[in-house]
Amino acid sequence: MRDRDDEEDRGLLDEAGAKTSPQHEGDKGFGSVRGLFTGTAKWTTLAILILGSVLALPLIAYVCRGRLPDVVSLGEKQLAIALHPEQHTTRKATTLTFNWNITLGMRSPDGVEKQVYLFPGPTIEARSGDRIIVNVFNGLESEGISLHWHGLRMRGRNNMDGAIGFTQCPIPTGGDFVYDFTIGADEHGTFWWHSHNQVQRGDGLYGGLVVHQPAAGSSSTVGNDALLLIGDWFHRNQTDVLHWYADFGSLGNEPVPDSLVINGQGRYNCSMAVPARPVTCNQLQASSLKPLLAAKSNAPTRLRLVNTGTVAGITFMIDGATLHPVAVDGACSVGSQPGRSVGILYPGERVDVMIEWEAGDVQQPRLNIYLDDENFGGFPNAALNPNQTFYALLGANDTSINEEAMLLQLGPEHRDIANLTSSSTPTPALPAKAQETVLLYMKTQKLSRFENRPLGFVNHTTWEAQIPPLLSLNRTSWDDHQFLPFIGSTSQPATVDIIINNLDDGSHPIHLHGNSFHVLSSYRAEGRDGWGSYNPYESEPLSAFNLVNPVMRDTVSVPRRGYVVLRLMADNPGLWMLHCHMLVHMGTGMVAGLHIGGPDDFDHVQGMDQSAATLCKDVGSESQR
Ligand SMILES: *[C@@H]1O[C@H](CO)[C@@H](O)[C@H](O)[C@H]1NC(C)=O
Ligand SMILES: *[C@@H]1O[C@H](CO)[C@@H](O)[C@H](O)[C@H]1NC(C)=O
Ligand SMILES: *[C@@H]1O[C@H](CO)[C@@H](O)[C@H](O)[C@H]1NC(C)=O
Ligand SMILES: *[C@@H]1O[C@H](CO)[C@@H](O)[C@H](O)[C@H]1NC(C)=O
Ligand SMILES: *[C@@H]1O[C@H](CO)[C@@H](O)[C@H](O)[C@H]1NC(C)=O
Ligand SMILES: *[C@@H]1O[C@H](CO)[C@@H](O)[C@H](O)[C@H]1NC(C)=O
Ligand SMILES: *[C@@H]1O[C@H](CO)[C@@H](O)[C@H](O)[C@H]1NC(C)=O
Ligand SMILES: *[C@@H]1O[C@H](CO)[C@@H](O)[C@H](O)[C@H]1NC(C)=O
Ligand SMILES: [Cu+2]
Repeated sequence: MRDRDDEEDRGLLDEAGAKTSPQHEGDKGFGSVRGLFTGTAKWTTLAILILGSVLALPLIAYVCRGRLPDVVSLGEKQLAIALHPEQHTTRKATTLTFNWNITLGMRSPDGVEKQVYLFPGPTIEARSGDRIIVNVFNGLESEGISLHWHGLRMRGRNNMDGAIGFTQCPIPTGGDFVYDFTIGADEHGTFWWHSHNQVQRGDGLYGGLVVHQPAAGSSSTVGNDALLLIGDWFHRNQTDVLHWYADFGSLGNEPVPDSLVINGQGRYNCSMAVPARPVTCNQLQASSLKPLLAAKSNAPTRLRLVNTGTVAGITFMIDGATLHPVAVDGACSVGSQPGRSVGILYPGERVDVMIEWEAGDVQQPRLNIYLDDENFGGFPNAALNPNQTFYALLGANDTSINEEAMLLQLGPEHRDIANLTSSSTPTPALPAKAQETVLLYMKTQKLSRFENRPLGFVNHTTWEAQIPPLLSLNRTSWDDHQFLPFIGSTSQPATVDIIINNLDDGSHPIHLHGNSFHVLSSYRAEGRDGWGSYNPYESEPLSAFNLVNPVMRDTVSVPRRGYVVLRLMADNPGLWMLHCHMLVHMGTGMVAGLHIGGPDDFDHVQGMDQSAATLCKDVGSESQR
């Protein structure tokens, strides 16, 4: 069946042929506890430092002086990361400086021991217009690193995007790099940062990044604001997971996770571990797990949900409360009603929901998380409980929490993220036709010339990182693994429709760096016969375009055997990665990009950035420090 499909796909892929420095602020004494906020902010200081200690808990030491003692106490009592909009919405834009020492340590997030990058990393909280400086020291023994600021536009700072192969070489062991960029005056919302080197993100090298919108006028009613970084979790490290997938023996089936973690906490039943894969497991009791929130509050409560996982989509519900989706990705406000459940949130995507507690008779509300099983069919993992339940509030003592979550009802009370629309109409109105079109086909293929190993393709290209990175080379020097359609501009930035066809049986969550796009259309073909592809040069789309109130996102799930049509204003010059956010697909080449150029820059000469290349001379050399 799969082989026949591959034949069909090759037909589709072939049908038309290819047309185809930062300034240091402050001293660089890492390893000492220093002020987090510098500049004009008066209410310093909460200092955060990633400690390299493999002994100390918590994973990240919060050291407080002066204000904000509640961070520590609340963090000990509840799972959700409490945010502090009141400290950001009314102040002036400033410079926030962070010093991070990235290290590995042995931890048991869900009871099973694993070497992880100390995670989740510190949360960056800022406001629009802030300048962010992160001094990153690579304290790892044998791996390079890079950090990417997922969802931020990085205008004028393409070289700070962290995309290995595109914008920089890895920061070598013992080396450091200063990420320095300014958040746009109109940018706000829920973002996150994560490693963009190899597969480190899946072993915990990530954290939250929330940009608060400055309050208009003097009054601001913010209520409670909290962050949940939720993702699937593997007991093997991601390097092993990728090796397993990239072997012909996987038959192209995606790896199935062992559990899930929420802000670094998970649940796993040790007795489910299989002999073939022994684990060091300490059975956690539900009563020792932190509840979602320390207390029920009557103030409006915003929960910002980020899928930090590697393969699985996620659906959420809280029994005893309604969830009201209010925004997706970088603050696209959505028009929706409160519902009982919200999903499916795919890896890399974010949704903000308001929680409203019900007066009803639920004594001990639960947070229920459902991992989507779309990709779990190949080699099932009997040890995985895909439907997990946690206490939603402190003080619960319901022992039945050892069971799995109640069944999910996908009825009229379910809020389908793919069906959300924006609460506003774009201005100026979106034209019916874009000036340019980029047509793409994405597909995992097992070709005999690659020993039947699954590889990810965008059109005919399977990606491998080029060294030195593309940003330091002109276009004519890029190798055969690079596929970055060029979008030029004249005096006005071009409007572009990006049509992404998915020729696989599972969805691909696609993330575009440095840009947001309107999702004009999304189509999914059911069943196994027939493709829902859209080629604008040959046919009409299978579903109408929404030009009236489409959501604006930076990550979108392209449905199985279907497509999405994305409308982009190409006003942010740079080399921007466009890739599947499933780690094994990205790791096997499902990566393209957009080269958004200034006029007459087809050779990419004007934009060349040598700072990206300077890191490369350190690649392979052990300690230049
Ligand atoms: C991708 O492949 C399709 C089909 O071969 C082709 O029509 C399209 O132009 C290609 N896209 C680009 C950007 O080259
Ligand atoms: C980073 O942490 C490691 C491991 O604890 C330590 O050896 C190293 O000195 C630290 N580096 C800095 C610059 O703090
Ligand atoms: C992953 O785990 C394997 C053992 O299963 C180990 O050999 C390897 O060094 C680990 N890799 C990383 C990057 O942690
Ligand atoms: C457990 O919770 C119930 C209902 O909230 C309460 O009546 C009971 O006293 C609690 N028991 C303990 C041991 O805390
Ligand atoms: C683990 O699973 C076993 C078998 O299903 C069950 O009997 C046991 O109660 C579970 N333990 C926990 C802590 O959930
Ligand atoms: C998990 O929940 C979903 C939705 O309620 C259900 O269809 C599925 O059967 C459950 N899976 C397991 C293993 O219980
Ligand atoms: C999303 O919207 C489409 C079209 O309106 C509808 O067919 C589909 O059932 C909706 N999905 C859900 C889960 O409500
Ligand atoms: C691009 O790079 C190649 C190889 O380094 C060089 O031969 C060529 O002259 C460069 N082109 C431009 C326009 O700089
Ligand atoms: Cu994918």
